[in-house]
Amino acid sequence: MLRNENRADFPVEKGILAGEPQDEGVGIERCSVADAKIIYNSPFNDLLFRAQSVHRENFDPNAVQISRLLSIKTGGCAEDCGYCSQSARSPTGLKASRLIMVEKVLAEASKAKAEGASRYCMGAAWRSPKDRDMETLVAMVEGVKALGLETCMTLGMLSPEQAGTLAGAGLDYYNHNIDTSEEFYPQVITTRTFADRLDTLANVRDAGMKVCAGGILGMGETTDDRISMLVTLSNLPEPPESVPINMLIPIPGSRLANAEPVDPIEFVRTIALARILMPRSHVRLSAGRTQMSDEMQALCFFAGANSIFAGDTLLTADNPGEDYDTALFRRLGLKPMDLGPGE
Ligand code: SAM
Ligand code: DTB
Ligand code: SF4
Repeated sequence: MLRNENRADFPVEKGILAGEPQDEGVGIERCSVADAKIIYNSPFNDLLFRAQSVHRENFDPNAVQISRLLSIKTGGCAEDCGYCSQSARSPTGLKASRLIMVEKVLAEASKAKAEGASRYCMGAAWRSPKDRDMETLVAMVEGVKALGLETCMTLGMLSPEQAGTLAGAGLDYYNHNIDTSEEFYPQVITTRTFADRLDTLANVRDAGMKVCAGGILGMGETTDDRISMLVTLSNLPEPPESVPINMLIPIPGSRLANAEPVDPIEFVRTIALARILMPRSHVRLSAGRTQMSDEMQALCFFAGANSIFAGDTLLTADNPGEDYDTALFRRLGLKPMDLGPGE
């Protein structure tokens, strides 16, 4: 259920909340849940003006980073994530397959590069990688990097040693989502804990990789859960460089197949809060774009989203595809982001 009856009138001037920096623009880098709620509940125009101001202070407002995704190991996963098509515990009808060959990954990555992607993200339906798979994963990272793409992987939980091995191979980013608030988490996943997720994020950071961490809206969580999730992310020892905000793609047969869809205005508010709390992070408008109107996506970009997944498919679910995104970018005057050295 959406709970937003008590919106506060919120002046947009910077520095009005406890602990807000007075001299560093209108973004906030450490924030309490109470302060984040005040920002989230401010009048929509004030919230979006503030988010767009933060965005402009830190990024080219018309540039969007383009990532591509490939499922390198699909289905048959031991975890019970209630939203996922790939859990062996849900009758979603997805056929499981083994880890694919390095050559196949490199062929797909070359195509993605030719179509304008700057980052290539490889995902596996695992609780965590097996040590016997590490050699293949290392070869994938090295091969994709050699094509001149940034590399990202999402393979489940990582030990410090596994994180070190992937970092040593040159993996730029590791994606590991906290998915929702600590309070709501046990209603979504029972086979691992919120603390397990934070441990892996710490292992990734300690190994020297960049962190990609975000979550999903539309699983039946409250507005407070969404705000709490963003405060957790922004208050990590270092905020994630990349923050994917997914809208639940309802998967028939999964436990959350019939969750109530998220209100689009609430979705945009969440993007805006992510931008304000994590001023220098790439906020990715991630899964669920096929169910969003062009106008909703435009509002998300205005609120500070500046990254997307391109291509027809995410891991197993549909994505709008190249032609749709080219047309949308043209209508909105958006351009793919050029990555400078070290970005
Ligand atoms: N198995 C690894 C893990 O869970 O970390 C990596 C792959 S997993 C599919 C990556 C992320 O995709 C999840 O954490 C979740 O946030 C997102 N995701 C999965 N299924 C989704 C769905 N149906 N709708 C929206 N987001 C989804
Ligand atoms: C993320 O936050 N979203 C991507 C990526 N990280 C790995 C995955 C979305 C998956 C959508 C459902 C599917 O394709 O099965
Ligand atoms: Fe497995 Fe990841 Fe899907 Fe959870 S989200 S069931 S860990 S593939």
